[in-house]
Amino acid sequence: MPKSATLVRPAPLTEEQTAFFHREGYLIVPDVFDPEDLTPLRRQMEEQVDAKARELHAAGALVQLHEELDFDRRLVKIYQESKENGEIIMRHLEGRSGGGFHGEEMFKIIKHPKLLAKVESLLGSEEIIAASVFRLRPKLPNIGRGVVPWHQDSGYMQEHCDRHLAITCWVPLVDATVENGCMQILPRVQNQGIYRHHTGGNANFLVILDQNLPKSPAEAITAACPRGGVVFMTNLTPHCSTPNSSDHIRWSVDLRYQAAGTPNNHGLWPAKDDDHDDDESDYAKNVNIACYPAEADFLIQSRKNPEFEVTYADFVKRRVHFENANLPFPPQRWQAVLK
Ligand SMILES: O=C(O)CCC(=O)C(=O)O
Repeated sequence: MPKSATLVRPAPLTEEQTAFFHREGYLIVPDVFDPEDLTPLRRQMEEQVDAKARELHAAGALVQLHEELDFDRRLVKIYQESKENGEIIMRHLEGRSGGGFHGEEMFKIIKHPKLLAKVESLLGSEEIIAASVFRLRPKLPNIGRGVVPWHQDSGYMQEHCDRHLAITCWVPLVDATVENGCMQILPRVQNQGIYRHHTGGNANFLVILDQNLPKSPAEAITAACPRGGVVFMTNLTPHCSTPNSSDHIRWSVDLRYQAAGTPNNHGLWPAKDDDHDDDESDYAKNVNIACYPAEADFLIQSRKNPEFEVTYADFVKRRVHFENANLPFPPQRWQAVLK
């Protein structure tokens, strides 16, 4: 391979795109990926659905496998026939916290050079932490917990992180449309800090009640986005997502990144582990530093010390280690909605 071929970096964002993001609080780029770049992840998730369905079938819980249906419809049918089976398969994909899926194809998307080039433009930093909170969302038609109320991502994080920029990259694995429940975003209100949230919103999500939503100088926008595209938002950009009234699953993943100098738990290990005794005491001292201490942050890109970038094996090890440590989620900042 000619030497120069190894040095080609994917295109960053343009100055106009970056300025738009910082002004509006969001940016939709329709062609970050080639849609086919997402096929291996879809296939790996499909294998997980299939394996879990077969396990339930073998145990006598699932009557029909519905192998004849494609990946975007099979789980819909299984869920319609038995909510319990559908939930078991969804929880298997989502994991304890919602970020359980750590297949290699997920890691490849988190570390994808096309995505990191754009994130680097928005963060203005070459040293990038993949923030612990990433989520896989199988948004089935007409199920309650697919509808996410208005919130800022910072509402879920520790207060001291409100002032640091984190980028949410919302990556649809199908074309996201109004019909299948894409997001709504409130632009130009991301520079006024955190708005009051309450616990106990739909499906137990946090919610910014209507009376606490800021008056935006612009209307909420409908963030439709084709497969291959990415919706970028700040951690203080209010957004929500609407019902899926289509006949298929609106698969998506949301990934988060921050500059390496901002608070994170990269390199710290939370629980007793013979391999990491020293690090464990570090963790005890530093547990409150991370924006979301219950899950593992990773050094995903470093131009200064590329040898310290997380490998897939480390990613799995940290992910599983944190999941087994079963740490409480960040201390609750918000009061409950009065019913
Ligand atoms: O995927 C959705 O429907 C909602 C996503 C969301 O609220 C988020 O990424 O914070």
